[in-house]
Amino acid sequence: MEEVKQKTLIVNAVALRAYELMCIARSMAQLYDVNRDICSRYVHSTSRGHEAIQLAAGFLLTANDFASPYYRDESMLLAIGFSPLELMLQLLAKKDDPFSGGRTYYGHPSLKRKGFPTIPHQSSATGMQAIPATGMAHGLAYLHSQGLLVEKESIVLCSLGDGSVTEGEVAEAFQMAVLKKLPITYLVQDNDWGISATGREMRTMDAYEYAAGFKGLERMRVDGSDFIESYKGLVKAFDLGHHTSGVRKEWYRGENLLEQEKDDPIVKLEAYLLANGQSSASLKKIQDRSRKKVQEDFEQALLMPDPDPTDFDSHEFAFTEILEEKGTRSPKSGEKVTMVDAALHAVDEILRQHPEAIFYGQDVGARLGGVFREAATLAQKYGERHVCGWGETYC
Ligand SMILES: Cc1ncc(C[n+]2csc(CCOP(=O)(O)OP(=O)(O)O)c2C)c(N)n1
Ligand SMILES: [Mg+2]
Repeated sequence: MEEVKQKTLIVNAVALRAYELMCIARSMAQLYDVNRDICSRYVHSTSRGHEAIQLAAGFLLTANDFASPYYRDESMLLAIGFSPLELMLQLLAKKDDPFSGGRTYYGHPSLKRKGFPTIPHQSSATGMQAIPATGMAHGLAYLHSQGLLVEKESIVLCSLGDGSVTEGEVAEAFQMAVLKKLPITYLVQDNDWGISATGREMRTMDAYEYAAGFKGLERMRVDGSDFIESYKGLVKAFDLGHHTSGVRKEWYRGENLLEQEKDDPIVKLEAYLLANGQSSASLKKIQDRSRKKVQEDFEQALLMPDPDPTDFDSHEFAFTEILEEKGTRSPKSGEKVTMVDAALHAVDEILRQHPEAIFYGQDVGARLGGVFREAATLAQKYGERHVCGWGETYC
């Protein structure tokens, strides 16, 4: 009994935090609209309608995890721990934008910050995050298999819209995730729209039905406008992902969320909180506090400096100490070999000297060793776990 009470308290505390962030996200959307002269200079989308599922996902991501959020995931970023100010610095392309110093498009997060999940840079082409995100999961699985990673609990979250799931890239990613049994969760936020095309115009089936075609992909549907439902569902999904490598999840959210007010995530969460001991006055306080915070952060963001034009190329290339070719191109004792053999010998040397290395790529396989025999004998020598790719062999 005590345990149930304890659990309810935790859920309520999380729900209250979610309510506050929902109010913040809504205030941000309203403020951007009122200030559209300034804000619409930079293309942006808000997370209106998607707040519940995004907040649930953001709360559950840990510093050990990896995430590929897409442009709509503003509420997920709030839940991860970004302030409205930081997100506004990105919207306004300011110098202190935490993702890229004001150099990239809004809603393209990238992050390497202590205590936060790792976020690689995102592409502007929708759905393109699916392959790199799946690659991260592949990397994690490989490092674990080699005993090179101590944190056992990492997962990758790849967030997508329903329109983007119709793209070929996403099919490739799903295929590799099931083939290699990777620790990844695909969160598909289905609002039944692309930009101007409806679900009916884009596809014959939704993402949940589509996912059934990928053998071994574990699917789950949840009403993404209901915070409690979303949170419980994601706890289950993340838990599976953390503890059994080889479980993938497909996420799906309810349809046409904003068509009826009853499906507005804020209205739903409000009803839940009122039924669970909160008063209208306390919720009103949260709303007012959120609105004030967002307004103050916006005023502050407007005053912040723009990026310095003189350092626009500072981060184009990583620094390298190797600026000149060294060594002898034709050593006296050297034997002349074809280019493909030279490459094969180089990879052989790397795999011999670095047991943790992997030779990976399209059509790299054990049986034939590639179309030019560029991987010949390597899988036999070092094992298929170290020499593998897609299209031929399982590792
Ligand atoms: C490859 C590609 N095609 C088209 C676009 C233009 N575009 C940007 S967002 C978008 C809609 C995507 O819809 P969905 O994946 O359902 O995401 P939603 O915004 O509905 O959450 C499109 C077509 C793009 N960015 N990249
Ligand atoms: Mg959509």
